Amino acid sequence: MAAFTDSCYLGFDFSTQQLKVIAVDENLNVVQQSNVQFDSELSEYSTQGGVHVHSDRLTVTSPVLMWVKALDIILQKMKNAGFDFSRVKALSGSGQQHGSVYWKKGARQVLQNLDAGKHLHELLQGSFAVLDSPVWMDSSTTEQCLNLETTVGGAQKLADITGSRAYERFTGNQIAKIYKTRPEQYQETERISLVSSFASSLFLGNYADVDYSDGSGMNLMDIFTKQWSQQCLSATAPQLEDKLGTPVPSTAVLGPISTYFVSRYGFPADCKVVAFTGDNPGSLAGMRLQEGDIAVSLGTSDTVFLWIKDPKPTVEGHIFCNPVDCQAYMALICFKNGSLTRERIRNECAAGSWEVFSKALRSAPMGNNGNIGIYFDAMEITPPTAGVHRFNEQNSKVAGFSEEVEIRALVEGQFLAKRVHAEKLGYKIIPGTRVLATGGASSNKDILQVLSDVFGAPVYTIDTANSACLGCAYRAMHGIVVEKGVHFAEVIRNAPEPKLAVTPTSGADKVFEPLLKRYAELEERVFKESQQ
Ligand code: ADP
Ligand code: XUL
Repeated sequence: MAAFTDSCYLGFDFSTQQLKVIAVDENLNVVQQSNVQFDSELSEYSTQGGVHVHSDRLTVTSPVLMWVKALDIILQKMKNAGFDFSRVKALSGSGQQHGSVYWKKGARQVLQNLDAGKHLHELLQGSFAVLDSPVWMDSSTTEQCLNLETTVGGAQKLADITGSRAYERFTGNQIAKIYKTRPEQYQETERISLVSSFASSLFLGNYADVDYSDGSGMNLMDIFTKQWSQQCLSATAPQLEDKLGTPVPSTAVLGPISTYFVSRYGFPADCKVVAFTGDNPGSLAGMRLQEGDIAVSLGTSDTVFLWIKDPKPTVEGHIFCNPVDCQAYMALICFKNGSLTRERIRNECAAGSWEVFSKALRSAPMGNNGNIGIYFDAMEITPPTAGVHRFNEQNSKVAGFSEEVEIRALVEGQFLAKRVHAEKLGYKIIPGTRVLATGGASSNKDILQVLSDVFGAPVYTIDTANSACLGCAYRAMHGIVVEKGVHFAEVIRNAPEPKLAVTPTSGADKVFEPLLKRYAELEERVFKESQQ
């Protein structure tokens, strides 16, 4: 048997553009990292940014077998790098939230009898009733959203039950669309998983249950009783409960790893699979978020989240069950136009270089001389409207900005939006408030400086931009001791603390206070105009 200190824990993240993994040892040091980029390493699936945008521009899916194949590849990469799988005591992971996977009748049997001589993607070739999984970027289910809200008695009523009003990307509405548009595939479906519980099913060699935290992103679960809401289920599709399993605590140990991984990669037979969760809940765990802090994740989507004790759901933002403490909750706001929009402006205004982009941020003045931009390339979630809108200091619409002004307008606009909407959910600067930044763009100090200036608080980062992976490796470790009543915070007590990256520039509050007000008004105006 491996010595105690040799043990390690794996955290996976099935995110939009890539599959990532991190291994931490017993002392919480990161000992291995790897990733598989979908577009470049699995080019046979022809995705862009990990997804297929359909001709209606609203439907967005990813090939489920691409995710399966990515797992084959990442484990092989780790093996080639000499990673000793026999050290892994437990693993967990996360997935992009809301996406859904439709297992075909008979798939459970296939999962239970995987031949270790073959790749997973060969074995599971015929196991899905729907090959193109709807993902969080999909906004094609407005009809289903209206139906759900009407059936339960309105948007606020639905939020009171499920933590959110109806959102197009939320899984229940996606399931309702599959039921309506592809009834045969729905009938053929034995089990519906989230991306997270689909991934844990692979490791478990059986259907894994949905965890409370990611289950909160479905518009189907009562976040207070932590059970499916019968009202929501019956408004969504028939025989749905049979296809969903039972929600479990996010800290639950689902069982030992499938013998497939023991034989093929050398995992110990008693390696535990801890419930997988959503990527944002996973990040909350990885960032060691405390009350009073605010986390800002700058990935494919940008998200803002807070730890809360006493949730009061409204029709803006979401309340999810907390992934590390079953008594607590988290509030989350998601912005669809995150990294992909920053990349577009980088390509158009900075010759495709982050360095040039950063230089422009440094040279344009804080507050951008009153110029404000709203860049919703794709239909935004918060607020639900699309289009690019530029305003000068008199709030008059202008057709274009210079390259430098455009770059600053984009980044300031994105952070002004985050602060305006976070304040509606209760964000207040109190002494000691920290902004914790993560995601790909958190490696860019000049972007973080704008974040700090707009939020009026110091910004901290953790060593890796992959806080979801790291958080899930920590959650795997917690899974070993959770039954003894040990709290998550105790398990990660010795983990590296987030590091101070930047502090607000002097005078930033005076510049941004009026801009916050103006941004809120302009965004409201853009939204109202789009409704006419
Ligand atoms: P995901 O949501 O897929 O997990 P990540 O958190 O890994 O995404 O973030 C990926 C994004 O990070 C890329 O799309 C890229 O735009 C962005 N990124 C990477 N490096 C930088 C940088 N130096 N400055 C700004 N953005 C960056
Ligand atoms: C959150 C959301 C996205 C996805 C993909 O509600 O839709 O952040 O989790 O990262």
